[in-house]
Amino acid sequence: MQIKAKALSRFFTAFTFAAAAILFSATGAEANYDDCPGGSVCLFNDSNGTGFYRALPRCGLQNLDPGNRKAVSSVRTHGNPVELFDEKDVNVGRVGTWTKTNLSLAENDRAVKANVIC
Ligand SMILES: [Ca+2]
Repeated sequence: MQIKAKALSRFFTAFTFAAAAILFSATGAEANYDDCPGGSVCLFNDSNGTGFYRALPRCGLQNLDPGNRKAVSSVRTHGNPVELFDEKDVNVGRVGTWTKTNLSLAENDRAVKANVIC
């Protein structure tokens, strides 16, 4: 019985650490503009460079990460500007070089593709 209680205690200790790790990583995942790697274009789902984000992996026209589709609300660019396109390939926004910006209401939550101009 003593051994069983000890094992149970270990299990709950491990569980507590795992839960804490999940909470910590959820907090740690809260992005900001400075998380965008140098030279990249980063698309954030919330305003002011927050929320889920992805750095676009290359130059040229590309589909957005599924987590960014129709959700992008702010953008950080370094040396390359980016154009955003909706599902009908209509250009819904452009962000110039060296910029941190919220998208306008007309641009917000619409992009499914992006063209990084290199
Ligand atoms: Ca959004």
